[in-house]
Amino acid sequence: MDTIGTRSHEATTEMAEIGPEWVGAPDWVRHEGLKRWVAEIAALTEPDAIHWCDGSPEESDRLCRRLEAAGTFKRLNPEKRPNSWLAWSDPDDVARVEDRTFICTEREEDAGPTNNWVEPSEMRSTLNGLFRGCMRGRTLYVVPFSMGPLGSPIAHIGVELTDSPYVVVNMRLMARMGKRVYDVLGEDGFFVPCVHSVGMPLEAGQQDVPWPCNPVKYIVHYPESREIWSFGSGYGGNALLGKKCLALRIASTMGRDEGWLAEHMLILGVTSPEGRKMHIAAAFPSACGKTNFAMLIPPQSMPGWKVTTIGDDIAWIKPGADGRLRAINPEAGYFGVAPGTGYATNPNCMAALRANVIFTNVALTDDGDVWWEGMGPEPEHCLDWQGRDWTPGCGRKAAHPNARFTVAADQNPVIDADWDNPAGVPIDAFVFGGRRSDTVPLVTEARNWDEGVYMAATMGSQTTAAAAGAQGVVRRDPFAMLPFCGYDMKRYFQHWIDLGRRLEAAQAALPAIYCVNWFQTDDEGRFIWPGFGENMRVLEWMFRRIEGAAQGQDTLFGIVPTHADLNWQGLNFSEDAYRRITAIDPEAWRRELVSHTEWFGKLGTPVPAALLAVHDQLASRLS
Ligand code: TSX
Ligand code: MN
Repeated sequence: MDTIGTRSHEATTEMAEIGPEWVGAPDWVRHEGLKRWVAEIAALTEPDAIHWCDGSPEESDRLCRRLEAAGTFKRLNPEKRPNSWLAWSDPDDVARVEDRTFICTEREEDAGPTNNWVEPSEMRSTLNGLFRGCMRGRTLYVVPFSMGPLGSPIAHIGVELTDSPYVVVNMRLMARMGKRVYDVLGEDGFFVPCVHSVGMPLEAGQQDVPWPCNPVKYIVHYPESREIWSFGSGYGGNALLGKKCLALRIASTMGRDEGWLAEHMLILGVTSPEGRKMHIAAAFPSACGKTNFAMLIPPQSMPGWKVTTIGDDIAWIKPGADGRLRAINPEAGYFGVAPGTGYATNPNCMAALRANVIFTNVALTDDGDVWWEGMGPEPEHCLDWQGRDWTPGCGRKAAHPNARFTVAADQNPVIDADWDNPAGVPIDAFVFGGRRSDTVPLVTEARNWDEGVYMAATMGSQTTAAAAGAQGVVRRDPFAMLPFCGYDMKRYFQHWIDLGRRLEAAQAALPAIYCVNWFQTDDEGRFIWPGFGENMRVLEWMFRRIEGAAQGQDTLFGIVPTHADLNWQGLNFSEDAYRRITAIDPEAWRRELVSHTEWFGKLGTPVPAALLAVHDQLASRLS
């Protein structure tokens, strides 16, 4: 292999003395601090070899073939799915592990009551024990990546050290990864150090397994020193450390300290028939169809309207020189949930998945292609995500419910022309959604910034049959950030309030804020609103509101469009049904406000006064 710096285990103690030269960095790496750090981690983890990733297609091809030889990857039929691979993970390593995710700040209150906290020095000693020798028999890969367009003033650099080639080839699709990152980093640029191990050393001659991992898992963040350490898992957000760990948990803390936002939001462009364009950033909890919304296809009865994707999961948003908020997608790919993504619900995404894809935990069809629930017609037979025979009606799912695809963003047929623009795009509106069978109207415009922040702070989804626990209970997920905020949630609310104040003081045009709910049901439990492409009608109303060209009705909760305020061209939707999904039921809202108070109580010390003030206004309107 083309590895530099191969050595035997016995060299371990010597290495720390030899120092950064030992790691054999190629001449395009000129950052001495980075080389020292790699040497330090290699001394701790004792890999057999170090590989400095250049991010080239040849490197990726080589690693994919090696993963195939190791049994991690199956090559899919090149006629059906060119240059694509399928991985089946260990059945105990299929999702993010929130109960093993830690925010290690010096003071417990800085992590807040919704994060797991361990004192940093205690955690460091635990991790030192786990990482000591954990890469024996494996290669340590040095993975440099930029979150955001290279050199963008909004972007940041990370370097992940990992012993998983699966992580390397995924990171290459999910971030701008490789040699050119070192040009931005230079000799002393700042980067977020990320250390990852699957936690399964291969002791002398030990045979590897297709999906190495460890039952002991730790996903650890030190927000104060901007470090990430991940042990024991090779899956998704546990292992691809640029995504949830860096771009949300660490970046949210950087944003708090530096006056910007790292958000769990898609970003889309909306172009009107007149050719005017706006940009919307939207946050939804899981299972609300975020990727579908980011790739929405307007109905044919709305000619001239166009939706384009800047990002499908994360937005970094900074005030520009003119005071307007500008957003980038820090990622370069989509790591999407496969089940539920299909030709009927998201043809743009299916087009993106035609080639060059890594699939994880979907089913393998008899002709060497992939299948999952909701993709399209069922095959008569396939192998499920654990390699077992599957037939329709066998009583099991063919794909794991959290099965994923990894694909480069530029394969999306409706990618926005500005998706890679280092200056980002100006944000005209924020949208916050949730999955609620009643109470929350189809769409509501906040009357001011604080009211919008209140909507986001109290948003949530009703638990469905799929989720554990009682059914129909509202699970609050403020800003869809509960598992992803690297600091205390109340402080995060205050950060949003403060940003609004700052932009107002600068007389900047504040983005409008909307709350949406596509998921109200009738007495038989059927969805009332058709959703999907028809959501374009709601987007059109927002667009016209921002232009100052549309009306709405002032309600308890905010401004809601009347039936006459929406475009109904080409859609048969009764005025009665519309009234039902936009009505404010005072009794339901009395209960809702009580539930908000209970929720705020769970966050410990008082939430920002500005939010309590909004609550009091809503309560007094009710009585
Ligand atoms: O993604 C969804 N969106 C946003 C699309 C732009 N989904 C799927 C959510 C699960 C991931 C939706 N489901 C949406 C929606 O707007 N709405 C619904 C509810 C719904 C489901 C099925 C139908 C209609 C609404 N089917 C028919 O009307 C035939
Ligand atoms: Mn997400």
